[in-house]
Amino acid sequence: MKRILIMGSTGSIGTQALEIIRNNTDKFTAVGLTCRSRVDSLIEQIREFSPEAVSVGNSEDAARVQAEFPDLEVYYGDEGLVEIAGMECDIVLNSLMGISGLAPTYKAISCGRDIALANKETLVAGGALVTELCREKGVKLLPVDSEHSAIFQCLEGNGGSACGRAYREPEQTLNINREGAHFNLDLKINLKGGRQLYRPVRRILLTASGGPFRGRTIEEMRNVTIQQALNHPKWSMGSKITIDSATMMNKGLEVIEARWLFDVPADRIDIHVHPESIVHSMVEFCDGSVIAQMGLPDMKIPISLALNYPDRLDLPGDSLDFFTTGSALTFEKPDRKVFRCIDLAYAALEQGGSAPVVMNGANEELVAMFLAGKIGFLDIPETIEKVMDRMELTSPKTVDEILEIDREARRRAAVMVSDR
Ligand code: MN3
Repeated sequence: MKRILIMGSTGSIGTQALEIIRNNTDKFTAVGLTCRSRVDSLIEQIREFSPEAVSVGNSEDAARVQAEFPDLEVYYGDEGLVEIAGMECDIVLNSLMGISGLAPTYKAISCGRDIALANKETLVAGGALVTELCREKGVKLLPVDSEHSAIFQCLEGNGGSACGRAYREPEQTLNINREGAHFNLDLKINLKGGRQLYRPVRRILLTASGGPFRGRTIEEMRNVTIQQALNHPKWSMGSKITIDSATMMNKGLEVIEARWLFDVPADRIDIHVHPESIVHSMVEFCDGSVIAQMGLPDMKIPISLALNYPDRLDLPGDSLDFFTTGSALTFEKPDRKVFRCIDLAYAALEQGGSAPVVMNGANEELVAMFLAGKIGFLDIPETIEKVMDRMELTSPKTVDEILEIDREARRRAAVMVSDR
């Protein structure tokens, strides 16, 4: 029985994870749940799943939940998320929204919990810190993002490890027979340049649906409405990630996410726009062989794989029919001039240090302002670029330093759009 803490249990990923748990009560139990504002949904979930602990957005909601469930451990606020992240469990599903996922993930990893990661901002802002701690604690970081789950599946048995890393450390084991005795010598070979390691992977082909504005010109996007931007052609998701898909910042964030999950340099990650969303990503190996992971667009596949790793789960649903769907699988290059966010993300990755933190913080602030009707759609990429240009590049070493840079980037983005 796997004990699962679901952070963000009332969101799109969280509710689908609970559906999987509901249908597999012999395998999983939800021991912790968290929400930010949908307390009514959370209360229903508590009634059904009887968790040991929950965390909510604020103290009033916490009091309300505690009154109804006197034996339940109830936390609240940002501190509550970090506290509940340390609870006794086997795996933490992080489906929180934005940078709020970073500190709880860091806490869960430091407690040795495996992570099913649906919160890409954690790796965008804290990739170096988080992956280093995973290695130190021997924690598995299992991707829930559909593309990264696809890459992970392509890599399994092909040089990838449980952590999904595509590149191996330069290790060689030599068996030396000396005077009848066997000695195992682990030789660590540090090659010139430090990173010339064994590389089974030539390229990662990261697929993208292209979002609702694929094929448009910049001018055609200037006056798009919130409703148009929220109308994603293939995936039903939360509003922040749906706007990120419309600007294609989502794909930029995913390039950075892939860089950290699989330890692959950015110049080996190629975005392929694939509007049918059947191929969820591919890996090209050093011998030219390409392995793709395919399936109907259904987030329950990556969620269940992460929760039930290393085994697959029996999921009811339609099979992919290649006689109808397979005849129209198309791929095109993304229009980087129109979707500026892609280049901004590659630039942030190249600059390193605080650059991805700044980009991510400015983006979160601007997406929230767009959703509130305060700015136009193209203000998002245009302002992110300005904030990135004007903020000094630093090298944050702790979660607190990252969160401080995030706050400053948000503040500058908000000031910049109100000063126009
Ligand atoms: Mn994705």
